[in-house]
Amino acid sequence: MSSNQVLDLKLLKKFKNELTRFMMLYQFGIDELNTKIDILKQEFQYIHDYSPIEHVKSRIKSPESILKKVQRKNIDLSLPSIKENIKDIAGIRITCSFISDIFEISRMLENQSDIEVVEKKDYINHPKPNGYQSLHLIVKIPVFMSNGIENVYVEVQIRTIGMDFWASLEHKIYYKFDNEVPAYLSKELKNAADTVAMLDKKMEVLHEEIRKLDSDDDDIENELNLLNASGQKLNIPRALLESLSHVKE
Ligand code: 0O2
Repeated sequence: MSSNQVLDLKLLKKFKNELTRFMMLYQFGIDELNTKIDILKQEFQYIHDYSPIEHVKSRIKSPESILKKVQRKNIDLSLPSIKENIKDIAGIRITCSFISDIFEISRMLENQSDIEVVEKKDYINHPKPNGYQSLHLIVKIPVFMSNGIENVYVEVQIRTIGMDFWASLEHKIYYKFDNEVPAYLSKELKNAADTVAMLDKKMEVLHEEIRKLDSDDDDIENELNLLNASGQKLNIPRALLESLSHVKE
């Protein structure tokens, strides 16, 4: 091997290390946000007695997809430029039960002082022409590294189970037809999206009705004696509750 080739390999290894560190930052961004989402999920569960979050999935864009996007968007091929211009390298998808949960979770994330929402796209109140519905946030989150703080962008998509079901099927069809989906299928997909929107609205109304029934005095009386902390059920002495409520008054 010539000395030039050795030098090239050393240089490539240096770039590979830089790229690995760059990609790790996004994984750390996802890890931090996942912890926040998990805390919100548990807190919500105790307050409202149901889980608003059905699933959370995350992914890092592959270097190959990043490169394609760099070329498509005509972005400078350097890590600082990619960091600033491609804001969906880290992605988290939250699937909720009801539409109101989507906005509640979004509001709770927006209110956290170390999260900056830099972009918000509401494809629920304003669906895409093909019927796509989802709430997209691009958030900036600080990652604490050994040599300082790095802010990374994470794309958060929040949608209902129905919207998610639709989007994954539409995505498959889109790929299968290599972006040239036949008109009759696009029309059927749009109809399916309208059905999903209608079902989500009906489920929301039913959910509201059930919530009203749940707030019956008898239920409240029964629930007063138990406290649920991190999956552990603890008894609360009635006297303690009564004293605390007097202190508050
Ligand atoms: P992947 O593999 O899911 O990451 P930009 O991200 O800036 O290039 P745009 O259109 O401004 O483009 O972003 P937008 O509208 O916020 O959409 C970004 C992501 O939302 C997409 O990422 C998809 O995941 C999802 N999405 C948007 N529109 C549709 C749609 O019509 N159908 C489906 N199934 N998903 C959609 P990527 O990068 O395309 O893919």
